[in-house]
Amino acid sequence: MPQLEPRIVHSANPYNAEPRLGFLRTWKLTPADVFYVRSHGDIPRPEIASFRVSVGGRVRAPLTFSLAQLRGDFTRHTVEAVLQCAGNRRSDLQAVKPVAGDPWAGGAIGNATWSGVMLADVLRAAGAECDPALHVAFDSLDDCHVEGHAFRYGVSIPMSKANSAEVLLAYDMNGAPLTAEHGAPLRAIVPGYAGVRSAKWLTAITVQESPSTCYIQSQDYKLFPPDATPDTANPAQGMTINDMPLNSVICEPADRAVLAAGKTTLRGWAIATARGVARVDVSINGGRDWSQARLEHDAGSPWSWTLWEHEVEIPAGNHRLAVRAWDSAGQTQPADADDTWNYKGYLCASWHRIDIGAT
Ligand SMILES: Nc1nc2c(c(=O)[nH]1)N[C@H]1C(S)=C(S)[C@@H](COP(=O)(O)O)O[C@H]1N2
Ligand SMILES: [Mo]
Repeated sequence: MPQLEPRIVHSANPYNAEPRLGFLRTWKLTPADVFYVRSHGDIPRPEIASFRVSVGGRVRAPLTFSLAQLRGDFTRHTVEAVLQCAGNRRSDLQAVKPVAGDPWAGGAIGNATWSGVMLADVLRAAGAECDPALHVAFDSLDDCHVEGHAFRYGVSIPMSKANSAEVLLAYDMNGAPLTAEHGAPLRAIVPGYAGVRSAKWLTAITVQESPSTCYIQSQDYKLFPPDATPDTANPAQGMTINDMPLNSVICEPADRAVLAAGKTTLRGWAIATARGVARVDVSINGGRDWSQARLEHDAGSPWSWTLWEHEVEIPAGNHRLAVRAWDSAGQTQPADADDTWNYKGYLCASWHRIDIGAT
């Protein structure tokens, strides 16, 4: 195993950090101590023995479970899935015009196996109503401070997603118990959705008529139109960020690298949730000409990422490299970050470009 290197830390408290892209690309399954961390408050460290998660709201029998009960009384399921922050690649939007939030490069994403119990099994055990118009809210243990607001972390997902087989209450990551920074002892894993819905340090699950009223759900993770500003944005009119867009990034070489002219292999990741990545195009002249990368994707793991690589001949000089993925409906990424700029800096999915030199 390569020696671990420190993450790039955007903020120490709350702790927000991502791996360098070339390092991230080393593994298909991102090790827990390489995997980005996004937190909005302190990292809680609850006692495992006294830890409980409650299930309530529109259920026949409100219940609480210890970790031992979740591990022992329910079928264990494992899903390999990407977790990605809605703010991943915000630095590319920042380059267009100032945005709010940490300037994530393309490393606020990781792929891991998550093991635990199906949320649907736990909801069934409590006799939850399952009208697809309902919502399942997650409450967490961490105290958060965001934009002058103080609150306990909370989010929700629609019942239709909550009852999908891929949605887990996970206690293990890559076969080992969750680490504190990734949500120990229990977190939600909502594959395909923005990382924000995968509540860490989970303590309560509530079946309810409306989405969570917590600041994170009701105000914060919203996609606003390009003309909205912090003063004019109406949270009720922002789109709730759930499904993540088609995206791809060049991990190697690094931006501004200087290489030896000649053959070099470009590597990166691509992701498409509902449809799957069908093709990845790479350009070494800023997007005038393209050729196709070799894709590595496990058909049995539909929620995981697609890793790609492509050997190219780089002449001496300066070059702008670009990548864009296509999904199975023939849709591709917008060319420019300007096309989807929004003041909160969410869902940057334009062609990823880097500048390199070769001598
Ligand atoms: N309780 C709690 N859950 C949380 C968060 C948080 O701050 N508190 N951050 C969310 C966000 S925005 C993301 S992107 C993912 C990050 O998960 P990770 O730190 O394990 O990579 O956790 C989500 N779950
Ligand atoms: Mo996030």
